[in-house]
Amino acid sequence: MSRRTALPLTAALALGVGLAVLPTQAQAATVVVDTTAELTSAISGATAGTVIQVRGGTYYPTATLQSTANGSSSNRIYLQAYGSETVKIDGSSLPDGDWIFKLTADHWNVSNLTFQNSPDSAVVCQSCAGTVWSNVKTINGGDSGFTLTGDGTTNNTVKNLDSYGHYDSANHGENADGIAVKYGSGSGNLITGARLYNNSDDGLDFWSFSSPVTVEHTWAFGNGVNRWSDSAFAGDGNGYKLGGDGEVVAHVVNNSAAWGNAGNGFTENSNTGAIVINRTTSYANSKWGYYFATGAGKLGRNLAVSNGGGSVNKGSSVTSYMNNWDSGVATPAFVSTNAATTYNARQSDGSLPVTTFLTTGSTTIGATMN
Ligand SMILES: [Ca+2]
Ligand SMILES: [Ca+2]
Repeated sequence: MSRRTALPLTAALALGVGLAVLPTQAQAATVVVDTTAELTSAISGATAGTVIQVRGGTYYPTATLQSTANGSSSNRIYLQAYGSETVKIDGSSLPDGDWIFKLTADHWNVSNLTFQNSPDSAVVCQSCAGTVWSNVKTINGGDSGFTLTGDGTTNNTVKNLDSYGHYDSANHGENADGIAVKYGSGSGNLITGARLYNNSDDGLDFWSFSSPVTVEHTWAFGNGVNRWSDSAFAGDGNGYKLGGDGEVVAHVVNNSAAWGNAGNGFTENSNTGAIVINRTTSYANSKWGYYFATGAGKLGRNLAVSNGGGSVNKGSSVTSYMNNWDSGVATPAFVSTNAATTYNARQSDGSLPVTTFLTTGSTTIGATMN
């Protein structure tokens, strides 16, 4: 009888619980793990209704943690830290090219876990539906931190993700994004409250994803800066790369900010769809604040300041209204241009840290930075 059973057999018998009602699944509903072997087994053995609680500590899996087991909307599968304990799942012992965690499954909730030092991507959710990721960190991996990919990627929520320090050395930083929603399709996906920073390639990348994704309350900063002394560095460094590979798709970005990226703050990246960019701020990026040269973007109430290439590069099909580059629209002053507080710990509910950086007090233009 494994320690993962809800009640030890002796206890169950002592309580008068009959054998006939003991769980017949491979493991009980709630599983508390405190070794890498237990964690690996709990994930691979999860079924609808399983709750995996991971005790505080650092875990070093030697093979990708993975599952293809679906929960359901009423009987979800949970993978989470135990209480308020700090859990790090570290990829340092994985073979080259392996990911830390791969889910090909529906209706999982994953929360309060850090995935760090992956040799390749840290977390990949492939053709997932109805998953919820809360207060997850992906840090210092060898490719993108968090990835949604594949057809049938529907109704997933990524809330309060921190993803930073990713760098793919073999490709000189060309591929490692903070969050990638790439090579797939499916509606209803939401990214909210993310901090995506200091990655070698882009903060956020929607390359070759053919359905609209919504982004809100997200910060992308410091991406594409060569922090690795790579003499052939090839990171692109866009804050928000909102397309590519010929897909025409109307992604939506609300109340988000990009600053200090080596490329553009926000770019259509050749997506000619009606991308909506509303009440965002783009500050001190090396190229354009907003690059929408070929498509039909709808840019409203955005604030661009001190971007190297200029505020906006917009083609004739772009709708532009009430942005600070539009005629008659004033540029409100920033309360602060010191970004130090944006690195602070998140608030107790997991939301972005309180900052005055890039705030203006305006109720009509720019991101509110929260
Ligand atoms: Ca790239
Ligand atoms: Ca990229």
